[in-house]
Amino acid sequence: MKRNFVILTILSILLVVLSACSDADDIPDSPDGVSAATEARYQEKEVREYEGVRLDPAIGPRDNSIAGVQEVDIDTYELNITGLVNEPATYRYDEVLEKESHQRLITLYCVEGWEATVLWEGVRIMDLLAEADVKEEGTIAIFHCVDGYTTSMPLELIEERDMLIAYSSNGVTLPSSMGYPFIVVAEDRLGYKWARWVNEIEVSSDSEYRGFWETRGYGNEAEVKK
Ligand SMILES: Nc1nc2c(c(=O)[nH]1)N[C@H]1C(S)=C(S)[C@@H](COP(=O)(O)O)O[C@H]1N2
Ligand SMILES: [Mo]
Repeated sequence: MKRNFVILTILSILLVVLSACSDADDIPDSPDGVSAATEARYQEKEVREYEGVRLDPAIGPRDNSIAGVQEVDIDTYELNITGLVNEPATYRYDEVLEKESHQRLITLYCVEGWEATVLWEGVRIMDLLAEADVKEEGTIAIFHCVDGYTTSMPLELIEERDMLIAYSSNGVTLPSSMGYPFIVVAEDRLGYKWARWVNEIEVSSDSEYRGFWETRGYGNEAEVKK
């Protein structure tokens, strides 16, 4: 009797684990290698190929955000440039979109094992910071987000990679789940550096600063090892 109970318990645990792992993957794959689950994530009008490279859907396989997907009201939204700058600035959404735009084909790698190659469009972070006139002591940028999430990167790296904050993915407006209105396109850095729903870029000299996941055991450098 007791043995049966143990076997039953183990079986039910196995079942729960198995169903959690399979997720949407039990839908059969299409012949071109795109699973039906992936197929379902493409939005209408989303570009699916760029210079011969197949683009992944801009909406990821699942949401792991610390407080769920944020719905930002664009009429009250502001992007603030703060901290060690001589000219702190506040931009409305449209004011950011008016700036010189750039396109990048860049892959996001999440520590959870999935990746997404997406065509991003946005403005250079350094352009925004240059306008705010960064003080000499400023060495890092801390990205603050609507959901309370933060992460940081050295200004040197942002400049070297010419990083963008993007407002468009695969030719369509960035979806809420991807950070509308803005996501940091942190090329060659792990997913947790890709701050979404960014509403403040703070210039700081605190090179020891650690953001949300960085204070919970994830490396501050977050370099993608390919
Ligand atoms: N504001 C905010 N940005 C965020 C996060 C978050 O929780 N809040 N999560 C980060 C992580 S860990 C990853 S992998 C990417 C993509 O998140 P997703 O896996 O939930 O799609 O967004 C990053 N940016
Ligand atoms: Mo992540």
